[in-house]
Amino acid sequence: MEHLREAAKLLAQAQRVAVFTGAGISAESGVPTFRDALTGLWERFDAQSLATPQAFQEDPELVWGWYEWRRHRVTSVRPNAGHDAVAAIEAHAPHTAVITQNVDDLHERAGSAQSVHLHGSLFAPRCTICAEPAVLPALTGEPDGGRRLAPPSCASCGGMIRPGVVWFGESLPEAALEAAVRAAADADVLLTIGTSGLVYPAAEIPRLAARSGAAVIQVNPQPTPLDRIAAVNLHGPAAGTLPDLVSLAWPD
Ligand code: BJW
Ligand code: ZN
Repeated sequence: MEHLREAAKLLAQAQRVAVFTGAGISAESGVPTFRDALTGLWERFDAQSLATPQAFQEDPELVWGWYEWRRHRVTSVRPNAGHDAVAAIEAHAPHTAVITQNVDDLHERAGSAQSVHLHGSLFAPRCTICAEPAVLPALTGEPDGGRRLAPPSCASCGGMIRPGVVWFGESLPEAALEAAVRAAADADVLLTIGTSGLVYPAAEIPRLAARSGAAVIQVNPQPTPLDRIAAVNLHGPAAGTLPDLVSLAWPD
């Protein structure tokens, strides 16, 4: 409780807030985190080896099927109290930037319309040849155990469509990375939520904020390498912790 009060005070006094999120914020909505074991068709693979250009090149049907299954899964769940609390922070602290590593759209659906996606999106596939965006079929019903699926062809050039995410070894979208760096450098408080802090350059964002003088508040049930730089560590799940943080920072 003492830590929560301290974090709430920092947040309420901040002029500029940066919120930096990872897979953990969507876990309580029912979206598995990146480092959770894969299930169904993909149980003998690990996410780190599927999220690569090499995996897509070697077996496009396996990888495209995985992303379509994940898009279906995300479409069938709802934002949780953690996403809602982030939108509430934006409403209370007008200079708030939401920076996410997540490829889901749960921040947007909770009302954080301007969130910066460092690792792309499940909803923005594009052509591997001409980079033209592709339109995907609407998904209906519940996602099943998953299946191999041939990637669609580009309507403009016939090239193979790929997921609009950032794989290992690829560059992050320049504008998103620049916006994240700027928000981190300018922030008085950076709130890092549900990320293992292991994947670079994204993991540099909270570290940059700390170096630039921001107080880093971390929400995560597990220890992470960011514990060291955090002014306050809130060891708990996002959906359980963030609403309390918001009501303490801005009591009605
Ligand atoms: C809860 C919770 C609850 C659970 N509430 N919390 C410098 C040093 C070393 C290596 C590199 C380096 N610079 C670059 C690299 C290489 C590489 C890298 O970082 N590798 C590391 C593994 C070491 N980076 C790259 O390749 C990047 N590109 C790049 O740098 O290009 C130039 C370059 C290339 C090659 C060499 C050098 C330079 C690109 C990285 C792209 C990452 N993309 C992915 C996949 C996206 C698509 C997809 O989803 O399939 O993005 S990887 C994956 O990790 C995904 C995530 O956004 C990202 C971060 O994961 P996140 O969000 O932290 O999730 P988890 O699962 O790790 O953690 C969940 C956390 O939640 C845990 O802490 C739980 O405790 C917590 N939690 N329940 C709150 N209820
Ligand atoms: Zn094309």
